[in-house]
Amino acid sequence: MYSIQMFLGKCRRHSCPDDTVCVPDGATSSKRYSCEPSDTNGNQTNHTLQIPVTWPSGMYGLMMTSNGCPGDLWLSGWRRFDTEDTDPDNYFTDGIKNYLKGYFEIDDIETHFCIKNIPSFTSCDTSWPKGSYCILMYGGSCPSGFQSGFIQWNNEDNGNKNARGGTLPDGVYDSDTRIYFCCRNDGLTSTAISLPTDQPFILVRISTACQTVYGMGVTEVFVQWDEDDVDDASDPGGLHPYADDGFYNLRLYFCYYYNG
Ligand SMILES: [Ca+2]
Ligand SMILES: [Ca+2]
Ligand SMILES: [Ca+2]
Ligand SMILES: [Ca+2]
Repeated sequence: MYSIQMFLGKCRRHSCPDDTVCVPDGATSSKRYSCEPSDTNGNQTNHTLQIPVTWPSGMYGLMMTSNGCPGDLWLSGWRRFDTEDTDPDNYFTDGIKNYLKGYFEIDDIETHFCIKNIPSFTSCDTSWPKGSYCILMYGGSCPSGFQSGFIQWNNEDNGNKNARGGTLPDGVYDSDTRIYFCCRNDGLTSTAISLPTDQPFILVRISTACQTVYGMGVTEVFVQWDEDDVDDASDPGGLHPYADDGFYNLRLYFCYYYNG
């Protein structure tokens, strides 16, 4: 008499090569098992079993793409940075508005955010995968596997017109801006991770390259904020995104993922 236990036992005794995982083929299969590609967490990645890939569990935020948020359940918010008014020098990837939602001019910048304010959207949600990337902190702590850090912006000192709206990442939003991030650097960017592929989304770069994501193309873009020219008290802290924090300027790099 065959039982699922026997097939699982077959799997247990079978040693699959590295980067694969043993998958029982079911009670009617003569193969009994196969070795399927897996990610660094040992999760099968070719989706033979049709496990839905959902947004990982926990509360956090993502930069909003020009297409909006990657689903209907996300909250949204925005930050208007009043950047340097005198000889303003904000600078962006050409066509930045095709990637990031917001307002990108030479003397002011506005960015938008998507916030996941409930720990789970579905019963299939799993943990964030190992890798090298940052997301936005929300709810006072990071999902498991991440460390916190922040980026500090010194916004215009004279007649500051910073503004905000909606639900924002954890941070300090007064006449200057501090935004907290959740970052990890525990996997190679070249080792692909699984995230939902049905809509574009953005991760923030922490190392020298964008994290690879299964089934998604990626375009790296940057935004340079012209910080106030009088003083430069704006050092980042903790484990934070890669930043070119130059002389009264701050540049961050965003990884825009798209399907196809
Ligand atoms: Ca300004
Ligand atoms: Ca300032
Ligand atoms: Ca100024
Ligand atoms: Ca400046």
